[in-house]
Parts: sequence; C-alpha cells; structure tokens
Amino acid sequence: MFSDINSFIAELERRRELVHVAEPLSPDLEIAAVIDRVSKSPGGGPALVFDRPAGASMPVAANLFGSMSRMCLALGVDRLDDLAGEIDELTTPPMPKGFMDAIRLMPLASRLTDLMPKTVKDAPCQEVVKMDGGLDELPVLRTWPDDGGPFITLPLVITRDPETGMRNIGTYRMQVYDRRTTGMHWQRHKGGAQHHRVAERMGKRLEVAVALGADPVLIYSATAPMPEGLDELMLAGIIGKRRVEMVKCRTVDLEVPANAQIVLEGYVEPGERRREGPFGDHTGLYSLADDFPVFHLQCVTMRKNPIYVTTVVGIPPMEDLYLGKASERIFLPLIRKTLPEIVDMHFPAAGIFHNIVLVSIDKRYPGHARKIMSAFWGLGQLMFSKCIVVVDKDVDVQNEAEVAWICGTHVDPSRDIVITTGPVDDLDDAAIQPSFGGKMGIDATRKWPSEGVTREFPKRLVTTDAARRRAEDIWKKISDDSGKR
Ligand SMILES: Cc1cc2nc3c(=O)[nH]c(=O)nc-3n(C[C@H](O)[C@H](O)[C@H](O)COP(=O)(O)O)c2cc1C
Ligand SMILES: [Mn+2]
Repeated sequence: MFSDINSFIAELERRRELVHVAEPLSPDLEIAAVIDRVSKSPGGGPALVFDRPAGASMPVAANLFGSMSRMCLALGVDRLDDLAGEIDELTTPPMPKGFMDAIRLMPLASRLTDLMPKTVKDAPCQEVVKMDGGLDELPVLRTWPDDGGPFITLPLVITRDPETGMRNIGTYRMQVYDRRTTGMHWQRHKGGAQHHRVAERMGKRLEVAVALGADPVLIYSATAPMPEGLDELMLAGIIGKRRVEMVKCRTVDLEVPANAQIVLEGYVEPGERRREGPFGDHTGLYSLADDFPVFHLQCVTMRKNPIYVTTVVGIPPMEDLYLGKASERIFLPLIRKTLPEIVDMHFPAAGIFHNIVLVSIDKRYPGHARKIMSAFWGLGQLMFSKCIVVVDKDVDVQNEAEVAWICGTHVDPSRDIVITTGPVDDLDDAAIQPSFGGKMGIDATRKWPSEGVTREFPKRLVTTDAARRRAEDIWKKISDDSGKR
C-alpha cells in the first residue's frame, strides 16, 4: 500500500502509466483542457504531472485515479470486487461456537483495532509551517471558462461534530476568493454541512482542516458515501490494511493525515454566506452560482517540495467515474447486509452516479422491485437515485445494452413505472425545486400472476447446454482460422 502520493506517482512512472508535461501551461484553463482531453482517451488515459505550471512554485498532478487499473492499484487490489470480499468478511463477524472457536477468532478482533487511526508527532505535511501562508502559493486551477474563479477540487475537508466530537472527512470543492478565503461547497445532505448546522445552532465557529494530496486510499475514502457518523478513516484503515497516521494541526483542534502534501487550517463562521460558482461540474453543465459558507484560512503547513494534487470534473467520463466505480463495488456488500436479495448494481458513466441506477435482484415476492426502489430512495446517498431500473437476477446490469433490451421487452410503461418525489441531488437543475424533485423507478423484472399480470410471458432464448458447448468448439475453430487469415 502506498504511504503517500509520491510513492504512488513513482509506481505509476515505473508502470509507464504517468506522463510528465514540461510545457509551462497556465493553471487558468490550459491545464484543465489537457486533463479533459486525456480523460476522454480510451480507458481514461495516463496520469499527468505538470512539472512547471506557469507562475507556480510546485507541480500539479491530475488524473491519478483516472483508469480502472490505476483505481485498483490505488486501493491495493487486482479487481475492485476483491475489496468487497474483505469488507464483507470484516463486517460479518462469525459467532464463535465455543471457547476454542472464540480464541481462533481473536485475530479478527485485533484486525479491527488495527484499523483505528493513530496520532504521530512528526509529519511530512508540517515540514513547513506558514502562519501567514496564502492560497496564492498554490497552482489552483480554473477549469472551465465561465467558472467563478479557481477551485480546489480534491480536498479532504475535515471537521468534528461540535456536540458529539465525531469526525467527518468529505471532498467538497473550495472556490478561491482571495489568498485567505474560499467557498465551502458542502451540500446540505453531506457530513460537513451537518457539522456546520450544529455549530450554527450553537452560535459557534466550526474549525476546519483541509488536507490536499493525502495517500491514494485516503483521497478515495473522502469521496466514499460513508453512513453518517462512521469515520472515513475506518474505511481507509480497512482498505489500506494499516492504521492511518494523523498529526495534530497547529492552530485548530483537529488532526490531519500526516502524509498529506499541503494542509489548510481555518474555520467557517456561523451565519456567513457568500456567492459561490458558477462551476463547470461533473454533470457536464455549469452549476449555477449560489450562497455557501465561507472558509477562512489561518495557517498553511506543507512539505518542503509539495505536489498539488487535483482533478477536473466535466462531461463524463472523467476521473471521478473511477472513484465512483470504487464506491459502487465497495458498498455493494454493505448494502446487501440489509438488502440481501440484491445481486448486482451498476451506475453507468453517462448517469453521473445517481441519475441512472441499474439493479438486479433475486425476486422473491410480488412488488419486490418496488421495495428495492423504496429502499434505495431511503438509503444514504442512494436517496439521490433519479431513475432506478430493477431487473431479474439473470440480467447482467454491467451490460447497459442488455438492460436497455430488457427494459424494452419487459416493461409496460402504463403498469411498471413508479413516479415519486423526494430529496434530489443539489446539482440537479432539472428538478422542480432545488434539492427537491421527482424520481422514477422502472420495474423491468418479469411480472408474476400475484402481481396481477396473468397474461402469458414468453421465455428468453437459450439453447441447450450440449448445443452451446458444440458451438463454443466450432467458434474457437472459426476465430482461430480467421486469426490465421
Ligand atoms: C472530485 C469530487 C468533487 C466533489 N465535490 C463535492 C462538492 O463540491 N460538494 C459536495 O457536497 N460533494 C462533493 N463531492 C461528493 C462528496 O465528496 C461525496 O458525496 C462524499 O461521500 C461526501 O462525504 P460525506 O458523506 O462525509 O459528506 C465530490 C466528489 C468528488 C469525487
Ligand atoms: Mn461522512
């Protein structure tokens, strides 16, 4: 596992999955345009390091997670589903059947305590401490021409609930207003916003620490849809199989990942709002300007030679697709804890995570597909699911064309569509109102008589096993022969 972003970058170099750009490109639009162009190449393109951005004192790294193979490497697995297996094991403690069995299970308990973060004294992220440091030292990108300014797009925003002390880490963009102030774009449904809500109710200032360029597992974990109140560092510990090292901040009562490149310490005042945006967003549209809390910077700490790690969002596919794919795979076994009938799920790139959600189920009773829709609309960030398509377990939801075929053949729109309203993603500008709008569920399972559908429904075409095996043999010959030609 990678101890910091430098060792990840070194490994990507070794694997020839990273390209250095030596031209002095501008952080104003030019670097972002290159990142966008590279993201649109087959498979997501290589990782990028811009060695000498114009006017900047440090390099810019981007698209580090922008392919399936790099996302797997970042999380230390060959396939993302390997992680799912481990998480499943850790979250399903077997009940000991007796004393000897209990002793045998001890290593599991120690594995769980091995995941707790630990505090260290010396940290690379504090090699340099600048009490009067400013954001003008960072090559923050302006990514799209109508953007309201430059935006920090891949920060780990760390806060504590002022009442319970529970920590949250989330990735929320920060618009740079001047060298000591930024926007704080935590949307109303997110962990940071909840801590701020509590602080505002108490009339208190909320301390905030922002880590830039932590290790790959931590960067991913900050984007993960962890249930409220569960520490993202636990997840990072499970994935990274090691205790995350944290260091106390210099001016606020918070800890930050010791291995980060740069740390911004500061606070958000109760009641203060400022215009944030517009911002060229991962919807592929400009998110409209709106009022958001304001982050006041009071201290910058960093490594001696930091790298500024960032990402560009835009029309999919871009780097965040792969971060989202990791969450899709990692959270599937956890969702199955309450919804064991779920076989698989898939969020197509064009659906930007939650606009299109494809789920296959082992259908067990009438109305089962509708139960799954209701469950998703009530489950964490899956509440944002705008169109949920539920299919039977014999349909491969990773195959978008197959799901489209099944929808076309198995759905009667007058019978199988569920329309409802509820909370929607803040970024949904088509919704009837900000954050509140419609959702659709499509029941594309085979309907049962017990669901009131007595009309005979035809069977799917499948040949016999014997004929299929024969066909496989012949196909092998045909393809070998055509390979020779
Ligand atoms: C590149 C990137 C940028 C993001 N920007 C924001 C943002 O500006 N505001 C926001 O609320 N969520 C943003 N997110 C999504 C959150 O990070 C995500 O919902 C996360 O689960 C929030 O964690 P939380 O539940 O602890 O709040 C972004 C995600 C990525 C990958
Ligand atoms: Mn959280």
